[in-house]
Amino acid sequence: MQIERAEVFLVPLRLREPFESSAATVQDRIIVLVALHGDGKTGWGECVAGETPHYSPETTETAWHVLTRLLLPAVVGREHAGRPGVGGTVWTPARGHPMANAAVEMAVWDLQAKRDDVLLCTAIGGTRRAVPVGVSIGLQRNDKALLEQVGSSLEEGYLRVKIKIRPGRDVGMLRSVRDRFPTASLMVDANSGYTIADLERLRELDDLGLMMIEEPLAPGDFQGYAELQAALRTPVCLDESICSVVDAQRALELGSCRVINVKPGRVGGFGEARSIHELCLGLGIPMWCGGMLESGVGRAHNVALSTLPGFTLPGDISASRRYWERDLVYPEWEVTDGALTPLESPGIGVEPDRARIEDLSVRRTEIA
Ligand code: OSB
Ligand code: MG
Repeated sequence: MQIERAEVFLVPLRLREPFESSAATVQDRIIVLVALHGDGKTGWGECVAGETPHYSPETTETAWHVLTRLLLPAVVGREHAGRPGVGGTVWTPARGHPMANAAVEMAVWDLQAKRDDVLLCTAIGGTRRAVPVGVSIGLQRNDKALLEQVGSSLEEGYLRVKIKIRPGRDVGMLRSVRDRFPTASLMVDANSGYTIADLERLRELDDLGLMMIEEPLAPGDFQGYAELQAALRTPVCLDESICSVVDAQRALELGSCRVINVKPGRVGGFGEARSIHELCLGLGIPMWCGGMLESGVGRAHNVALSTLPGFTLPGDISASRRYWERDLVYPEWEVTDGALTPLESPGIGVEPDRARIEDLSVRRTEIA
C-alpha cells in the first residue's frame, strides 16, 4: 500500500509524579507521535526515545532528525507491499536509531491493520486479549512513601510490583517492603546502577523472594551478566542489553539471564520483537513487555505485543491515570482485574485525540 503523507508531532506531557531511577529523574516527557496517512486511514506510532540519552543513545531530538529528514522522506510516496520490519529484515535508510525506526514500523502495522479491518493484536499474531499488567515504581523519598505506593498499587489490582533500586537504596529498603507484603509478586530494576564488584550486595537480594532483578550491570556486558546469574538464585532479566534478536541469542547462550523484557521501541519494532518472541518461546524463556512512560498511543502497541503467547509475565503497562492527568487517546487505558484489554476496533483500537495533540504540540511537520 502507499503511504501518501506523514506527520510528526512533539507533544510535551507532564507526568503526575516525577519518575526516578538510578539513571535519571523524569517528569516532563516529550511525546513523539508519527501519523501515516494512506487509503483514507491513519496509522499511529509513538517514538519512545527519552528527552536525554540516559537510557539509550537516542533522544527526542535525534529521533526528530531521523524521522523528518531520513526515514519519512524515504517512506512517503512509496509502495509498501509488505510491512517494514517483518521477519527481522528491516529496510531503513537509518541504521541504528531503533526507536525512530520502530515508531514508523509500528505506525505501518497500525495503518495496514486498519486497512484490512483487523485488530492490531490479531495482525501481529496475538492469541490472547486481556494482558496481565504490573507497575513500575520509581525511587521514593523514603521507605514510608515506597510502602504506600506498593500498597496502593496492589489495591488497584496490579499483579506485580517493580521497584527501582540503586546502590544504597536496595537491600534494607526491600526488606521493609517484603516484611509488609510477604506474599506480593515483587521485582526490582537497577537500570545498570551496579557493577560485578557489587556481587555480594546483590546476593543479599536472593533471600527476598523476588521474581527477578532487571538490568543491574552495564548494558551489553553479557559476560558479566553470565557470572552474576551463575552466582544468584534470583533470575536476572535483561532490558537495556537486548537491542536485537542477536543480542537475545547471545545472552541466552551465555546464560546471562533467565527472563527478557521486550520493548518494541528498543529493538526497532514489531518485526524484531516477534523474532525475539519466537526465540524465547522455543527455549521456554519467559517474556514480558516493558514500558517507556508512553502515552496511550505507545501503550496500545505494547498491549497488542503482549497478546502474543510468550508474554506470560505481567508487563510494565499501567493505566493512563498512573502517568497522566489526561492521556492523548480516548478512551483512556484502564485496568480491570489486573489486565488491560485491546478495544474491539481496527488497528490500535484507541483514538488519538487529534485536536488536543495539535493544541499541545510545540513542533509539528508534514512530509508529503
Ligand atoms: O527501565 O524499564 C525501565 C521507564 C523509562 C525508561 C526505562 C524504564 C522505565 C520504567 C517505567 O521502568 C515503565 C513504565 O511504566 O512505563
Ligand atoms: Mg528496565
